[in-house]
Amino acid sequence: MLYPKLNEKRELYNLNGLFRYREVADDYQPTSPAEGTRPIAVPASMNEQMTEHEHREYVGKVLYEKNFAIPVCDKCEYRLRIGATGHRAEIFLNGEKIGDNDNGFLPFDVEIFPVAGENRLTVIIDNRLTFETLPVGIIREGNKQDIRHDFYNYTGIHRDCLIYSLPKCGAIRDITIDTFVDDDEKKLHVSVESNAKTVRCTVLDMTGNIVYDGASGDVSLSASHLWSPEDPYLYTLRVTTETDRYDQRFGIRKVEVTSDSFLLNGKPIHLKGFGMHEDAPLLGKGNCSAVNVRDFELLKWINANCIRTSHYPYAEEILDLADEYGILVIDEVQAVGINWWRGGSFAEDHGYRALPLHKRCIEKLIARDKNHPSVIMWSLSNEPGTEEPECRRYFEEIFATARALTKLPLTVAECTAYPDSKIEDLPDVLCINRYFSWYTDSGELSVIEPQMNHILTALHKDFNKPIIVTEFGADTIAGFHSLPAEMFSEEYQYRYLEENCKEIDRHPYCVGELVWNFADFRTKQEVRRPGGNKKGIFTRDREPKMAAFFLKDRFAKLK
Ligand code: BDP
Repeated sequence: MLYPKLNEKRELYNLNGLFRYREVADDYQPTSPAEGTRPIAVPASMNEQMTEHEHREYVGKVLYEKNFAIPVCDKCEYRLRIGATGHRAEIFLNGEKIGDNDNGFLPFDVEIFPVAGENRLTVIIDNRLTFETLPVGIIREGNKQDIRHDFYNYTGIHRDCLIYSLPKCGAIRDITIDTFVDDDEKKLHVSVESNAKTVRCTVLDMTGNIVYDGASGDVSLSASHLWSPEDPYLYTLRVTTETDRYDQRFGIRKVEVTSDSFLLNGKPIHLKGFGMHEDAPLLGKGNCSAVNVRDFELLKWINANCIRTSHYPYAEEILDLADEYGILVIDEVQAVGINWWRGGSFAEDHGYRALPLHKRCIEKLIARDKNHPSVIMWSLSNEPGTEEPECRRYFEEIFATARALTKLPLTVAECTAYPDSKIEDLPDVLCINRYFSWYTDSGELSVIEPQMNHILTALHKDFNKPIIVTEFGADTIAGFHSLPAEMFSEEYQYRYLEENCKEIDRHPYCVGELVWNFADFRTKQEVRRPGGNKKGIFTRDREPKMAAFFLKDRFAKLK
């Protein structure tokens, strides 16, 4: 799945900016231009733009509409690509349905037949979460959305809305670059999906020198330079056909997992960084380059080397920056809240209803992100309720789906399921989310060492796999201080991290620590969430709290 690009063979039109917006009934059909609309910005969530409660919290279908005109050439195929909508969407051109998007965090890409002159694009987005969607949710009486994940259920066109052209003959439709690193040899295998008569592949190094020129298939480079966080060296593969050209960046790196280490290019690496969210004031989940660049600058400033795309696939622009800045990525699919049966029954509750979509999202995620050297592991779910025996088969199918598509390690972020989890043998790396002295033994920092020691020791003994603590954190109101350290103060967050890290350091098979969360983020309104989740090391507007200086020092020393 290639990201649309502008070059001498391809046109690219950006429809971002203002759309016309309104809430619509379930049976609304866009046969004529919508009336009674108001302006709305794209890419952005509609919720942050609204001032009235009933519109901000609206549950149901909303319409985005925009007219456009483009030069239409008859040798070209035109495609519409929307990076993400929140969530399911139906897309219409000039009143005719041209496709559906079945999920909220992966691109929608379809051929369109624009007419010469004005065209009307209508996107009808449904933000309702059910047992067939991901994340899963339930609609209660009175059209109330009930969710079991801790981030705001934003709605809108969240990523770029683009139209691009491909030549009708000889278009490059997909490129897959597999890299193989042995002791003294570095090879690539390049597959190109195209009906062109000739496909030429040229590999350029970072200074523009040609290091390979020839056919696709097995490729040996005349020189090779590995990609790593310290040296994020990127090559460009230029694919050319009679009628098309596409430049795909890639890096060469090797990922391996043993029973007690995570290896990058043959050397053990300790993953240090954060679980994140796509979330910012005014934008909500709207992709914004300024926010993305600030985030990567902060990740470098704090000496982090890894992020998890908790709890859904992030915009492709973010992964491009990760490749460039040398930040490793645990790439997570949007399977969050798969725990509805806790206290109930898997079969009677959502059971296998999300399984087909869950598999499709894994396939699309891997198809989208397979060429990013920064992606080192796929996370197939966050905190599923895996203590229920019946979900064993569900996760066997999920792991089998992913294994068939990738050589990278696989994981699931687990929360409270151990020792009852039925799936700990399936992942390559055990990822655990733990909140000792926060949600349990609140305010008792002294429990962290023994409790963290217990879980790390027991898990490694039982399963003999490396462990990453993918979440640990404490809500902190920026500017609230207390001595001795009390919950919600900057001192407590600082001390909480110190205690957790002390214990992590004692377990060599604990190969990573991802603090929850990089920045404060918006959630639904609830008693324990004053203005959202405040576990950020940075505030929502990306300024450091006191604990940021502890982590900056620690991450600098950790190799
Ligand atoms: C974890 C969830 C995460 C939450 C976090 C918290 O994975 O999404 O935001 O708890 O409560 O269990 O802060």
